[in-house]
Amino acid sequence: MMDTEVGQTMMRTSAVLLLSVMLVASGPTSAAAANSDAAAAQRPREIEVVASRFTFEPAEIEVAVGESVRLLVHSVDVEHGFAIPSLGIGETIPPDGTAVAIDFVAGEVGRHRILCSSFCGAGHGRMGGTLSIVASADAAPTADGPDQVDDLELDPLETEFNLVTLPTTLRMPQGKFAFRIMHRFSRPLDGHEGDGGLVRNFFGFDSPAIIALEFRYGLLPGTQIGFNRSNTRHMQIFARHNLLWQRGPRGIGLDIQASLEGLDNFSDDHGGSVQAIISKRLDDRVSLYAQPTFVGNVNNALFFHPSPRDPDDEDGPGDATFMVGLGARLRMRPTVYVVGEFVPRLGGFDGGANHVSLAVEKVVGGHVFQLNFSNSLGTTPLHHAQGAHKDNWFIGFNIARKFF
Ligand SMILES: [Cu+2]
Repeated sequence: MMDTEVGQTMMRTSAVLLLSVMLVASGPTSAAAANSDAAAAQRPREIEVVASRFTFEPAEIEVAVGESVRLLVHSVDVEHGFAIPSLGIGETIPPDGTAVAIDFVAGEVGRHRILCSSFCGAGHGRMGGTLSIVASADAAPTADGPDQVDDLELDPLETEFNLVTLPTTLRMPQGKFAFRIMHRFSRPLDGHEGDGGLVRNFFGFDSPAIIALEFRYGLLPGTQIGFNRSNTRHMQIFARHNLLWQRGPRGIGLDIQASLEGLDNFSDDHGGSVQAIISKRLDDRVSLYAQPTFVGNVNNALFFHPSPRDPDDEDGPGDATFMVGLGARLRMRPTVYVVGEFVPRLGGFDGGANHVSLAVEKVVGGHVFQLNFSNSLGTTPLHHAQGAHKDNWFIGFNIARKFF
């Protein structure tokens, strides 16, 4: 009976996903592509851009799909650079006022970041602008436009690819990569009997740790793949694809992620999971997440988690779990966040307690440092499905670094 419920929920989830894919796929791209050849043959539209310390004027440039464009950029003071990295454009603008012509034909609908690429003084870092490519010359970017994204732009509400352990809908720019270290001290905060108490053991920092290293890579626009491996030799490989972009006009993000996990360098006790990751931003401070997740082959003996399987008990708890990861990231100060997550299991195998984590994190450039408290040492869907400790808390930290 439990399995039927899980099956029905999965089918509903699949239907929602399929609908979303269809919505995303039916953007105005084909109409735009049809007239792009004709537009490209016209003589280029010239747009004058003035560079000065520390602005471009205009800072917002809008062109149409397929339009032939000539930007004429000149400086009125010192040497600047004019770069649109996502379009492969980068020119030096000399200080003598000579205009530099930059020719291109506008590609697909999207927004691209303009940067000054030549150091010009104290405000150099904030000297920038945006090039918007819209469906036609007189149309503003439409709410139904396809999900074209400048993945390199920093998003203050979705800073990381994960909350504490749960995934987010942050996109990985194509061809870029990121690392993460997940470090968990294995001594519970209220200690084992007779080991001298919390302070003497410095909140668990003296204890052995479980350390997982994670690598992820942007394979295609919106698609990232990765793996992590811990010093217990537990391995996870995963692929995630972005269907709806949280920074887009709807403010809702949707990803799907599939992952496979195995013990002993992937040679033993495999389990797998499929999840939808739904994100919703509320104003400019809060991002919320809900993640219906189906995990298969849960009830096997993995390290550090309850392993309730009795090999002789054929009628024991099932091998699959349906759970919903719930999470939030709150921006408390410009670079300080509070993160929480809770993963109730709603069907199938549910031994142990449900996973809970709370964390504080600080973002510094491409680094995120996070201090977290959890009722489990688990970091993957399979771990969460297997259950957490009923009354122990563990301290840990995550360090993440983006290489872009
Ligand atoms: Cu400059």
